[in-house]
Amino acid sequence: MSRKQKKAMASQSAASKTGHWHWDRRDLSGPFDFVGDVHGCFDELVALMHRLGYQIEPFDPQGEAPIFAAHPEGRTLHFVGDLVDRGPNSKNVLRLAMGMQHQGNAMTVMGNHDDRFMRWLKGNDVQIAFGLETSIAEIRACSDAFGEAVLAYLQNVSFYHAFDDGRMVITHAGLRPDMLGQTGPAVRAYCCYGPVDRDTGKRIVWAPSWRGPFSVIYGHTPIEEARWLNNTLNLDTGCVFGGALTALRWPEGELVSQPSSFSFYD
Ligand SMILES: [Mn+2]
Repeated sequence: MSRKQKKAMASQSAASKTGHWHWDRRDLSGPFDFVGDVHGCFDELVALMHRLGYQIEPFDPQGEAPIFAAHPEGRTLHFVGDLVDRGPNSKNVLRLAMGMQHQGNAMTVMGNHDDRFMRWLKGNDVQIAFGLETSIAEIRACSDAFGEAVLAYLQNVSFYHAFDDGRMVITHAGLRPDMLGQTGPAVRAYCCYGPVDRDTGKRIVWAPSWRGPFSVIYGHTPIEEARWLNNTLNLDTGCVFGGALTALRWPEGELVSQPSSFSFYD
């Protein structure tokens, strides 16, 4: 591992001291590339990033070192969360997210899958289901140092970010208008899981009635095609289910979709 890569791994531990609530990035206004739920679909992520103009430094696909990438025009990459679970290569998705965060070229918000994986890494009692088993199998084949670096990284992932003077929010599943600027367990649950019906436990679809004062970029619930609805944009086009990995280029407003390399219907 090179000096730069060692430094990047060590910086994840240092960063963890800041915790999950560094939501306030209202000073940033782009240009951004927002990316939907990746779920371990590393090959599609690399293909999408190349199409977006990112340059990825050479890396060992079997290694554990951070993977670095940058955009020649200084654009930054923003994941809506759910980096891990279900797909074939959560490890390399994490290596890329960690490397790019260290460089200041990427940010991530916490998805429910990342949150559960983090709690498993901490040693909490988490039900091993819904794709978590794939991430666990991958991490068990890695060194302890890599597992520790991943945990430190996830412990520093914000539950949401506000950009552009508060006009734009990125979150995995949603953010109520009154929650902007707030922290705590209720905000954390809402960001990771969205609103849920108390009786049935079913997800409440909130976007059709959204009248909030900021636009929301999110993921969590796979849809066929990403499109704006009341100032909200769901970027989860179900890559891991045979759909596509979708990005929004901002402020251009252009959507770029990379088809999944596999399908359950083959
Ligand atoms: Mn997801």
